[in-house]
Amino acid sequence: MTSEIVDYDALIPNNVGLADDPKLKRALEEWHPGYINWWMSMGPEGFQMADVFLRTAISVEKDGWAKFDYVKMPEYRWGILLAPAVEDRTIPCGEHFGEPVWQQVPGEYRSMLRRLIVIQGDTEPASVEQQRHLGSVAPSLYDMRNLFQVNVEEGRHLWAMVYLLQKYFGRDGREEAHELLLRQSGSEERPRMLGAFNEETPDWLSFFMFTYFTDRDGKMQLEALAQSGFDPLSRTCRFMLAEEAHHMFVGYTGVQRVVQRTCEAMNEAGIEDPHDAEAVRALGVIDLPTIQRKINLHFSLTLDLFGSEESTNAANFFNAGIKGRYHEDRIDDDHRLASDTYPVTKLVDGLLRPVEVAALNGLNARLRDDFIDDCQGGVTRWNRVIAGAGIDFELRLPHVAFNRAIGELSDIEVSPTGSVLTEDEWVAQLGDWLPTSNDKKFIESLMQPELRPGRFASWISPPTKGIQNMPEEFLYVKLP
Ligand code: BYC
Repeated sequence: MTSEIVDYDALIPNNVGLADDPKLKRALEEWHPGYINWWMSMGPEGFQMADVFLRTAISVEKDGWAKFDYVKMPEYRWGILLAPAVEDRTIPCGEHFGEPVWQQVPGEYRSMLRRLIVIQGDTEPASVEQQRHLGSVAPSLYDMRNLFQVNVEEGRHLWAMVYLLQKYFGRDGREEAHELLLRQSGSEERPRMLGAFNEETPDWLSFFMFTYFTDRDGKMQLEALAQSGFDPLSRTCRFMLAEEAHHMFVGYTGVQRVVQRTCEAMNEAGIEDPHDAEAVRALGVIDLPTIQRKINLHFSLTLDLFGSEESTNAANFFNAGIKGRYHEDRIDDDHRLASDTYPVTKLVDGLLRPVEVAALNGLNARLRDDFIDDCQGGVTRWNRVIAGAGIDFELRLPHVAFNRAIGELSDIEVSPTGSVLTEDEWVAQLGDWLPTSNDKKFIESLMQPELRPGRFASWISPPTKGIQNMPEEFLYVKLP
């Protein structure tokens, strides 16, 4: 039985009635030491014994689910939390539209569902692995705390998927849960499943870009899985979304603070040309064109996470009612899409054009387009900071076909503005569009830890507000 009350005294805090399910409890307790082992060896490096001002979920109610206190990360109460059940919920899409949601896995969709849950689960520890070296070069204790908050919550999201695997998928679920701790981001032999989760997150600007763009893919995918007719998955994802919002906040405000500091420093020094990288960098801040190149990289890597634009997998997930569209339950149509079409950008006669495809097959493209709309908001607000400082520069999301490695557009080279290029043209201009080794070296040179309370590295502004309204000099992380 799930409830709104979280059993917080158990080894594994939960609102899924673990105490009454000895088999599941045993399976999760057996998985627990392996998880802690993974966290100690692959989690935040060098800070496991620090006291971190973290929020922990202690309820699933809309308000007041979080408790803030100092916690050592290995002692964080990772728990299994499902959002409250929606009474009389029905399957929101596909062949079973309108039927009551499933509380058990329907046999015919078992392997599809397991695959989706495993892929979702795989991304969570992957991101912790990607970010494990960042603590030692944090630009402030405030930022360090935010990094660790994101990390422990990704850990909890792994728990959420492992709960589903162990409760509903028997022996193969247990095997998959075990495998989730064995794959490793960037490993040659056992890489993480999706491309972007094997890339490095070498510096804090990458971290902010990752949490702005890639965590937003997380949001879109979780929104689509929250529409699942398999109700335990839906409820799990709905609660994960509440935590995900903070991760995107960290990304959005992080990039904004970098942009703001650059603009302030340029104005203080009287530098008007944003393209004069040498002069701007001499101020100890990141020039705007470099920030643009980072946007280009992280945005394009993240677009690949939506899979191929035309996908029979996506059509099957939707038809089965196990993965819906973004805000499926708010869309006004028949939710079956049997005869609808959707425009997908393709190369036709040498030009990129929208081509109508069967809407069911175009669902990855549709979710990706919703993602792009969602991304634009932050970019617009970053540009307000630049315009407000009187600097003539505009950040932009690159074209959807730029730098793609998966899907319809992966075989062509396209500029950030959408011009189709020859291989030679692409190679000649790559350095203007994607971070260069020189950019990386420069950013790396800025990655010096700033561990004094209330102080911030040269290249980033302080936040406008502390976590829980704490004052600027608050000790967010107490180093041992
Ligand atoms: N890299 O029909 P296709 C998050 C595979 S992020 C490598 O094109 P489909 C988070 C695909 O698996 C959200 N392989 O795509 C963020 C398939 O293989 P099989 C994570 C890829 O299946 C930050 C084949 O190519 N959640 O939560 O329609 C921090 C053809 O597939 C990639 C999900 O993604 C790739 N990029 O859609 C922490 C939701 N793309 O089956 C966390 C669950 C495709 O032929 N996953 N392939 O062996 C899904 O819904 C789908 O699996 C995908 C792919 C959208 C990822």
